[in-house]
Amino acid sequence: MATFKVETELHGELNCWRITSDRAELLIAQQGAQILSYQRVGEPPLLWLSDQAIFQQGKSVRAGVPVCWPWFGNLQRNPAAVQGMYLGKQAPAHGLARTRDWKLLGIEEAGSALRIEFELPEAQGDLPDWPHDVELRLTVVMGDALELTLTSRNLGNTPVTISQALHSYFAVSDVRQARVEGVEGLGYIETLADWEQRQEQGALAFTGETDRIYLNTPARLSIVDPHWDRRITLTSSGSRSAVIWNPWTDRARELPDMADDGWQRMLCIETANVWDDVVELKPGASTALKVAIGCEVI
Ligand code: TA6
Repeated sequence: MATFKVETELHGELNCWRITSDRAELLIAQQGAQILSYQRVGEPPLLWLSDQAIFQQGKSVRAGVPVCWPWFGNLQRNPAAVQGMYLGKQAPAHGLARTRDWKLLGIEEAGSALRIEFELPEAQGDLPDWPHDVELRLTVVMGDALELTLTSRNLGNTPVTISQALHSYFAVSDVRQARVEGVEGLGYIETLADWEQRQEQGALAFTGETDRIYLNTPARLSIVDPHWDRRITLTSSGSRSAVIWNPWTDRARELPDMADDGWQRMLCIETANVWDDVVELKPGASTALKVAIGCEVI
């Protein structure tokens, strides 16, 4: 039976919880219910926390798993039904949830795992310029795998359409040596070439800036990291799309919260509902976007 220690910490302006067991350590912030880091004992970190991360209210931390909701990326690139939900003029990138304070509903042991539950009460009609009534919860289960489930339930009387993502930053020994398996043969949107639709041939190796939306994704994707002798596995449900991102040299230099060479040590695979995979929630309906992050020795 695992035992867990829960401590509260302040990182810059952000309230955080550090949860330690004999197997792993997790750091999670109240803002955005954002996992900031996750490391299993005796292994390199699984999730990446930027050396130059900025812990400021109103700014998403370059780390872990930002929750993108109720839209992903640039709102203008979303289907009209997602755009129509927002009444403001300046739509922040990746939605509203990642920079708001969430409410911790509870931390409880469940067998040999620990279950942490957050809610964003403002999603029930109080988000700026997004006048809809949705119960939004994030459940994190820290067990053999790290499981995240983002559940949205429409409590209102009219349909709500959302795009969303668990924008996970994974730690790798060197992105130039890593590859992503599971994308072979998939169609993808190349956002760096005027959002052209293309088809992936083999596994994805990184040779430059990468920012792609993969479509009709399978339930399992993985990151093979030969230098660290491991395969990080992502097993998802409630998602048929994934975004894969690495800023490479020039974009990394432009990011104030990433070291100039920080791009070498990370890559994002974002379990998502984007593009033609956005979700329409009829009144009373709910959807759960889920990913279980595991790790195997290779
Ligand atoms: O998911 C990929 C992406 O949308 C990229 O285009 C890149 O901008 C990245 O997310 C990070 O966005 P952020 O707003 O957190 O700087």
